[in-house]
Amino acid sequence: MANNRIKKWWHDKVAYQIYPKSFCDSNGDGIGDIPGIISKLDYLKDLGVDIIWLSPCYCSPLADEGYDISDYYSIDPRFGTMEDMDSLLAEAKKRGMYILMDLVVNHCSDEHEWFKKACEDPDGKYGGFFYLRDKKDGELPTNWRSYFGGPVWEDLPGTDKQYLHVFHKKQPDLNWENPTVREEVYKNINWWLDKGLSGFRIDAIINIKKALPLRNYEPDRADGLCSIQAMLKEAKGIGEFLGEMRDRTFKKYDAFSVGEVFNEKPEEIPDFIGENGYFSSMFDFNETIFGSSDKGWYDAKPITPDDYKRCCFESQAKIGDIGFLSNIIENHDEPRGVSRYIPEGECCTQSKKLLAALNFMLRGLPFIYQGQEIGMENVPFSSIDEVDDISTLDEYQVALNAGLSPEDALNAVAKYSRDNARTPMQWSDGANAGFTTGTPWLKVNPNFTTINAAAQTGDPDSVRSFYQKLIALRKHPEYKETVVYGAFEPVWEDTHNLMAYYRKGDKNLLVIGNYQMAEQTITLPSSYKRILLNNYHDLKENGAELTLKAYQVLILEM
Ligand code: TEU
Ligand code: CA
Repeated sequence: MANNRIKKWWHDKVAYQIYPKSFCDSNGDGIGDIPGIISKLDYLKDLGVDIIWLSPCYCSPLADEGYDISDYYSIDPRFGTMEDMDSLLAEAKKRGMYILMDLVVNHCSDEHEWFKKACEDPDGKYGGFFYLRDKKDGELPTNWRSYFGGPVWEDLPGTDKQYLHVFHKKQPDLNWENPTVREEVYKNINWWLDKGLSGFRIDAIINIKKALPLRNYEPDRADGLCSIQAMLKEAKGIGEFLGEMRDRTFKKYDAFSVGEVFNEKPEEIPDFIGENGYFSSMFDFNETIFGSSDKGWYDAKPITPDDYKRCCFESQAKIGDIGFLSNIIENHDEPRGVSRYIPEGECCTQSKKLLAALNFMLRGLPFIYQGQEIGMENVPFSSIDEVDDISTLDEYQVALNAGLSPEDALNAVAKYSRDNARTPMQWSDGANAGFTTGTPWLKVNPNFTTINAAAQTGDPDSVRSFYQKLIALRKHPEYKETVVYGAFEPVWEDTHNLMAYYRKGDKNLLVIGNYQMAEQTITLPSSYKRILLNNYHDLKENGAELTLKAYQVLILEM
């Protein structure tokens, strides 16, 4: 079925996301940096990682932790120098690894030159780089609510105008309708690709196309504002921008691009990730958005194992063999997957391995987020003062406004806080989990004494070793073709707390996970040839009947 497609260099790879601020600090200032990343390349190589995506490390006031860029052509001194970046590229290349950076071009920082010049002369060239509107008394140009709370309009300093920001007010939206803006973006992308970068993860890209003329939509909360989604649903024609960007940049370099795409319509999937799609791949967020509420995080509904299965299967069915999704368990915007997708009280080594296998064997490109490979968990918050993330602080306020007590509001937002994924990487059981010799910028999860990379490296039963085996299977010469290109076929779909599917290519693989503490017996439709992976040392069988233990997961060759 799937083997007739044109093969791409990235199809069979495994990707790993680094959040530079929290990965490894080389100079004791409490902030992770590029030399720190270089020092861990061998760790990543040993795990089996090929592609590394770096969250932003460009010059930035860090209002949104680097997703607010003030200079697209330089490295923030807190993260290192351009020489460091060059040596990272060279060191990665030496090891046969590829580096992706984050392309954040829906908006820049209000400290970018362009924005400063727009303030000086709003009617001039750089005014046209942004969405500016004349300020009117008691009335905003539109009633949209920013992703981080409050209206999307802010006074343009020193002028009688206001500017649009769908994210934080320190992240003014760039006007993609302006061809000069697009030229600047392409120039920057090509500059990095010329340097030896292998591609980009593309931030918040769905927001670049606004429905014009800008107008009000039906308010959806007591604040009288409406979600950005109301506008995005009406915005048509993003494909013209994305197709142009592909042709002017990525395509010429055979670069890898993965889009942060939300809410695409099923009929648009081939345009996005089919042959000659706008992007090589896009993330599957079906699981991460499950249970979210228009009211805010406080109203979100937890996800059960059956929901998780349904979300994964839906995405697989939707994509089929049109292209390759990028599958994640978590990223820097999400809580830790093991704390979210494993029911409370059941998070343990076995259940972490089950989640890893079920996700990793889906058709698509597996992305591992730093610390996921050692089973890092959500962090306990004892006070809102411990929170750094602007999104969590906003959602806390939303919860208070909805009438929750401060304690309930904290508990509600803690489950979804982006800080859960941003605590320092747990390298060892030494001071500050071996992340820094100084004071870490964000508190270390106190469980680092038991959950850390040093303890897991070389332990054949650790979560990390299990990830290593999953990666090795994906690369195994005999199984690679099936794991990468094989068709996806669900089985026993209606069985409660069981997630199972076939991957069918030149081999026939069956992945079975008992997604619960209680044992569960299943009957195999045919016999198996061999067990490729098992998170237990044994398997209870009686003819075709298998009795799976708590969170037992198997990959069988049929
Ligand atoms: O996130 C885009 C995005 O859609 C957000 O709504 C995200 O889901 C939300 O912030 C979670 O609270 C990207 C980046 O991944 C994120 O870190 C940035 O804050 C955001 O863009 C703005 O650049
Ligand atoms: Ca540092």
